[in-house]
Amino acid sequence: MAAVAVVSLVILLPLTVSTRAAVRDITLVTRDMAFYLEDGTVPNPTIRLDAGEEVRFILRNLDSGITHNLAIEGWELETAYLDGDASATLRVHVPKQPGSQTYVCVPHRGMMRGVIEVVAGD
Ligand SMILES: [Cu+2]
Repeated sequence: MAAVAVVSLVILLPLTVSTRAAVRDITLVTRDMAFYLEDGTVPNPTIRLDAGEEVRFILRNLDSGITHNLAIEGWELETAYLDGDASATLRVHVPKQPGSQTYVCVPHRGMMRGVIEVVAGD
Protein backbone atom coordinates (compact mmCIF):
# COMPACT_ATOMS: atom_id res chain seq x y z
CA MET A 1 0.00 0.00 0.00
CA ALA A 2 2.82 2.36 0.92
CA ALA A 3 4.62 1.52 -2.31
CA VAL A 4 1.59 2.50 -4.34
CA ALA A 5 1.37 5.85 -2.55
CA VAL A 6 5.04 6.59 -3.23
CA VAL A 7 4.71 5.74 -6.90
CA SER A 8 1.72 8.00 -7.41
CA LEU A 9 3.51 10.85 -5.64
CA VAL A 10 6.46 10.55 -7.99
CA ILE A 11 4.15 10.63 -10.99
CA LEU A 12 2.17 13.64 -9.78
CA LEU A 13 5.07 15.79 -8.61
CA PRO A 14 6.48 16.89 -12.00
CA LEU A 15 2.95 17.54 -13.24
CA THR A 16 2.22 19.86 -10.32
CA VAL A 17 5.42 21.82 -10.85
CA SER A 18 4.98 22.27 -14.58
CA THR A 19 1.37 23.42 -14.42
CA ARG A 20 1.93 25.99 -11.69
CA ALA A 21 1.16 29.44 -13.09
CA ALA A 22 4.05 31.83 -13.46
CA VAL A 23 3.78 34.87 -11.21
CA ARG A 24 4.85 38.24 -12.54
CA ASP A 25 6.49 40.55 -10.02
CA ILE A 26 5.72 44.26 -10.27
CA THR A 27 7.71 46.45 -7.93
CA LEU A 28 6.19 49.74 -6.85
CA VAL A 29 7.94 52.28 -4.65
CA THR A 30 6.41 55.18 -2.82
CA ARG A 31 8.34 58.42 -2.66
CA ASP A 32 7.43 62.10 -2.44
CA MET A 33 3.79 61.15 -1.85
CA ALA A 34 3.35 59.17 -5.07
CA PHE A 35 3.68 55.65 -6.43
CA TYR A 36 6.37 54.89 -9.00
CA LEU A 37 7.36 51.78 -10.85
CA GLU A 38 10.84 50.76 -9.79
CA ASP A 39 13.22 53.07 -11.74
CA GLY A 40 10.18 54.86 -13.19
CA THR A 41 9.67 58.60 -13.39
CA VAL A 42 5.90 58.76 -13.95
CA PRO A 43 3.96 59.36 -10.72
CA ASN A 44 1.02 57.05 -10.10
CA PRO A 45 1.51 55.21 -13.39
CA THR A 46 -1.20 53.30 -15.18
CA ILE A 47 -0.45 49.61 -14.70
CA ARG A 48 -1.54 47.17 -17.37
CA LEU A 49 -2.33 43.60 -16.34
CA ASP A 50 -3.43 40.66 -18.45
CA ALA A 51 -6.81 39.18 -17.66
CA GLY A 52 -6.40 36.02 -15.62
CA GLU A 53 -2.71 36.43 -14.87
CA GLU A 54 -1.02 36.00 -11.51
CA VAL A 55 0.81 39.05 -10.25
CA ARG A 56 2.70 39.86 -7.12
CA PHE A 57 3.02 43.54 -6.28
CA ILE A 58 6.05 44.35 -4.20
CA LEU A 59 5.60 47.68 -2.46
CA ARG A 60 8.57 49.46 -0.92
CA ASN A 61 8.08 52.68 1.01
CA LEU A 62 10.94 55.11 0.39
CA ASP A 63 9.29 58.03 2.22
CA SER A 64 10.97 57.89 5.60
CA GLY A 65 8.66 59.15 8.30
CA ILE A 66 5.48 58.75 6.22
CA THR A 67 3.21 55.72 6.33
CA HIS A 68 1.95 54.33 3.04
CA ASN A 69 0.16 51.27 1.79
CA LEU A 70 -1.25 49.84 -1.43
CA ALA A 71 -4.91 48.95 -1.84
CA ILE A 72 -6.97 47.78 -4.77
CA GLU A 73 -10.30 48.25 -3.13
CA GLY A 74 -12.39 47.01 -6.03
CA TRP A 75 -10.72 43.64 -5.54
CA GLU A 76 -10.72 43.91 -1.73
CA LEU A 77 -6.92 43.73 -1.57
CA GLU A 78 -4.75 45.80 0.73
CA THR A 79 -1.28 45.67 2.23
CA ALA A 80 -0.48 46.61 5.78
CA TYR A 81 0.54 50.20 6.45
CA LEU A 82 4.28 50.50 5.95
CA ASP A 83 6.77 52.69 7.75
CA GLY A 84 9.68 54.12 5.80
CA ASP A 85 12.02 51.51 4.29
CA ALA A 86 9.51 48.74 4.91
CA SER A 87 8.08 46.57 2.18
CA ALA A 88 5.14 44.28 1.62
CA THR A 89 3.76 42.09 -1.11
CA LEU A 90 0.27 41.80 -2.51
CA ARG A 91 -0.66 38.70 -4.46
CA VAL A 92 -3.25 39.32 -7.15
CA HIS A 93 -5.17 36.86 -9.23
CA VAL A 94 -6.32 39.20 -11.99
CA PRO A 95 -9.95 38.64 -12.96
CA LYS A 96 -10.68 37.25 -16.39
CA GLN A 97 -12.89 40.24 -17.20
CA PRO A 98 -11.15 43.18 -18.89
CA GLY A 99 -11.82 46.52 -17.21
CA SER A 100 -10.17 49.00 -14.92
CA GLN A 101 -9.58 49.42 -11.22
CA THR A 102 -8.15 52.16 -9.07
CA TYR A 103 -5.21 51.58 -6.78
CA VAL A 104 -4.61 53.91 -3.85
CA CYS A 105 -2.64 54.54 -0.73
CA VAL A 106 -5.48 54.55 1.78
CA PRO A 107 -4.24 57.39 4.05
CA HIS A 108 -3.36 59.58 1.04
CA ARG A 109 -5.96 58.55 -1.48
CA GLY A 110 -6.37 62.11 -2.76
CA MET A 111 -2.76 62.28 -3.99
CA MET A 112 -1.72 58.68 -4.32
CA ARG A 113 -4.02 56.98 -6.78
CA GLY A 114 -3.57 55.38 -10.15
CA VAL A 115 -5.33 53.11 -12.60
CA ILE A 116 -4.95 49.40 -13.25
CA GLU A 117 -6.10 48.40 -16.71
CA VAL A 118 -7.00 44.76 -17.22
CA VAL A 119 -6.64 43.85 -20.86
CA ALA A 120 -7.60 40.63 -22.59
CA GLY A 121 -4.68 38.20 -22.69
CA ASP A 122 -3.19 37.16 -26.04
CU1 LIG B 1 0.47 57.17 1.40
